[in-house]
Amino acid sequence: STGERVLVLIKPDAVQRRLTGEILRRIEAKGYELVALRVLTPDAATLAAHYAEHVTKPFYPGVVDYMTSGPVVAAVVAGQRVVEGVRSLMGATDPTTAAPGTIRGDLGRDWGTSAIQNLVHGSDSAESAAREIAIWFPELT
Ligand code: YYY
Ligand code: MG
Repeated sequence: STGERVLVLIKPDAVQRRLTGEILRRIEAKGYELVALRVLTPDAATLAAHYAEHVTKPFYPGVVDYMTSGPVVAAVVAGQRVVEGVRSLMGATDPTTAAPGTIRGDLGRDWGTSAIQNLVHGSDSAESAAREIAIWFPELT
């Protein structure tokens, strides 16, 4: 693979709604390369490492309930400027107002849950990506 890497999580709501293929399709159709893929139900320790910047925030307990509610699909995706590119494909955090054309904007909505169920995670910088890939795919580092 060439270029930088990003950690993508297809969250439990997306897996349960059978949107895994649709989300991976958009990433592949954009031209990025899938370099690792895994299905697993995260445990609390993995999530606390992944969401280290959020563990003390009031919404975090809801995030744990949401993210441990079922399997996620974890992926490493590669390509030039892939961090920016995947963030652009995902759209804004709040799916109600995420732009149409984005994954969150096209496929997500507010379900009235305490945590925002927004279908997908993508690392927000190259540094975050390296840290997150080490958590979800230790064998790659
Ligand atoms: O990077 P991104 O996922 O778009 O948002 P972050 O600000 O990093 O928050 C991570 C995650 O936490 C978000 O995807 C949903 C959840 N969350 C929430 O449930 N409620 C908030 N007020 C903020 C974030
Ligand atoms: Mg984030």
